[in-house]
Amino acid sequence: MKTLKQKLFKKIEEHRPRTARLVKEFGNEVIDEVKVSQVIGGMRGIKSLVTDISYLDPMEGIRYRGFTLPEVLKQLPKPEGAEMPYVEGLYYLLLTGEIPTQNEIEELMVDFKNRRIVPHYVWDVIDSFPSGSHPMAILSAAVMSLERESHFNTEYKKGISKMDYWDATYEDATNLIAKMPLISAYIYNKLYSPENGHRYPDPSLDLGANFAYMMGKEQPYDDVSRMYFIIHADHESGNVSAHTGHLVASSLSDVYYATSAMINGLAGPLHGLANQEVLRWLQGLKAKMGNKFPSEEELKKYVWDTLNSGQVIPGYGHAVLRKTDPRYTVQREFCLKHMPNDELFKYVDALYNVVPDILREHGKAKNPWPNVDAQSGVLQWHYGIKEYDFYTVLFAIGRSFGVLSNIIWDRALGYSLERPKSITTDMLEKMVGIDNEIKSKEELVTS
Ligand code: NMX
Ligand code: MLT
Repeated sequence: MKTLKQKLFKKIEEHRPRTARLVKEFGNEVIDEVKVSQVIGGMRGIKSLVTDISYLDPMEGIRYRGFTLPEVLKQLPKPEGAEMPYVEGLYYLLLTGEIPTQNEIEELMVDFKNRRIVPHYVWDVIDSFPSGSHPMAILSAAVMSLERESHFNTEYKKGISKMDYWDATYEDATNLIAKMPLISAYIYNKLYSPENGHRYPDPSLDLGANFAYMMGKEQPYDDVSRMYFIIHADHESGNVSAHTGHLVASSLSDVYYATSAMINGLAGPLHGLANQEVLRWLQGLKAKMGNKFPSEEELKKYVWDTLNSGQVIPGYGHAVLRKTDPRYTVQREFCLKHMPNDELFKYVDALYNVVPDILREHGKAKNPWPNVDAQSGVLQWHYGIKEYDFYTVLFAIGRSFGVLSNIIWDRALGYSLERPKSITTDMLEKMVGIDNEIKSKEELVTS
């Protein structure tokens, strides 16, 4: 057994009694209450999922296994001369909670390289998509087509023990993670850059550098990729993509079904697709301005016009965060170092100075601050990826590390089939004591 899997197994064995004890001894303890506004309002804030992979504090932002993003970026080992750490090291951290050594990373890199061969039929699936298809739809289908490779399904049919579900799931998850960047680069090259990209990986490169190579991009795009995949990897369990992955996998659907579903959830403009929306919105502003950089008044007008036409400001607001997203800040610092004079970056910075006050004055958004998506497209644009429909695919590669780590642990800890209870509007009215009021109004109307 490889070092990572051995360590993971040890961690799983240590953890299982904690979960079992919570259920057995404290199963009836009340830890939260549910309000009507939460039931109707997307279950916002209800504590009803458990994960140890990451935790999102509203004021501090995300921590992976207890580490803030600056700590993760500082402490994970880096390839020689690189600014950003190995993405492979992040997988190790998410799964085990430990920062890997250089040797452990090297072993994992070899393992990933051995797993990344993509079956030919996946290229055929991608090639057969009609023109005008969104890259997220293609990615979802490409991942889905790999389902026939599922190790978990083969083992399940043989009748493996529940205690070993995690092992077969680990094999599937690691196989899929190793292939996702190749599949994604192929989608990009096929749709937008048939002459510049590479179809086959370079065996000498780590995951981030190989992705840059396959996209046909020079340095520092390798660091951009590493940073991008790392900061998008996880955002605790309740966000749409992570939750969808977990939900689908809870029925023991294999990770190909679950990851394809997670990709579909990420493809909504209120979630991961917001990064392409930000670029579209910024391009709209630029087009309006002609060659001139907007004044503060012009920026404010553009923001208000967007709000007054009933649209959201993409890249701003969050369901949990109540401050500037640290993922925004990490990217901003990279931009300040590598592309301080980039025109779009200046637009993003100028908007940061006006949008929060306007959203506060508008009075709806609970969080007026920028999220990860406000900054991420600008970076891609700068390094030549101007086809903004593709940006959410990059988010999906990153998110697969977190979602798949979670699913492995879900299986290890025997988490149940997810099945919350729904009620009807009549029942809800009765619960809050307005059913009689409504009945008498109805009687008045019919009499
Ligand atoms: N611009 C305008 N209105 C907003 C914004 C915004 N950026 N953010 C929230 N609101 C509105 C929201 O539409 C809602 O209006 P209504 O009462 O008419 O339904 C009201 O403010 C209250 O919403 P919140 O409770 O603050 O936010 P919620 O938790 O429901 O939604 C988002 C969170 C992220 C969906 C929301 O802030 C939004 O739509 N942001 C813009 C899209 C975006 O950037 N999404 C990416 C999020 C990060 N990610 O990668 O997933
Ligand atoms: C995410 O990364 O999943 C988004 O910020 C959305 C969320 O956390 O709800």
